[in-house]
Amino acid sequence: MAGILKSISGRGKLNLSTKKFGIVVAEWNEDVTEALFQGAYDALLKLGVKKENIIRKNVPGSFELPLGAQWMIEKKPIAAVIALGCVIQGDTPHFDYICQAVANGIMTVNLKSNKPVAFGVLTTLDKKQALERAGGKYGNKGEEAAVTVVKMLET
Ligand code: DLZ
Repeated sequence: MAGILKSISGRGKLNLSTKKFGIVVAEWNEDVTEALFQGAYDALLKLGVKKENIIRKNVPGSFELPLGAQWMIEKKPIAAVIALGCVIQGDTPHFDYICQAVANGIMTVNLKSNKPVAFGVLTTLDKKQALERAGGKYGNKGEEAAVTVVKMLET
């Protein structure tokens, strides 16, 4: 077990084999968000979560992630959700509105549902920076988001 996963392995406080996890994935910048999904999914399996207890839901863009997470929590007995997206800066202030709305929206779902919802959303200047954080030289933020929700369940 390497990297961030090591920081959590062997703690043994939680039996993750009975817990259900939701992963909400934004379809914008799909090559990046699929890599984030793979990172999160593989991390959960390595930490002892069962395949059948990982439930995936796609949403069109990052802006829709908070509602997608809320729907998952309302409809299924889920312990925690990992929200994955990638917002890349364009020529207009649209980027800032989306990033702010998603961050606030995900925080609201955390507090209202009283369940961990990880902010696994890359907010980058270009695609290169995003790929570097989706399994490239800066690791995989999907994996980090998975570790974050497990740590939160342990607290
Ligand atoms: C519209 C839009 C733009 C321009 N860029 C992105 C992006 O880089 N990443 C992303 O996840 N979503 C983007 N979207 C879509 C919005 O998140 C949202 O789906 C639409 O504004 C419709 O609500």
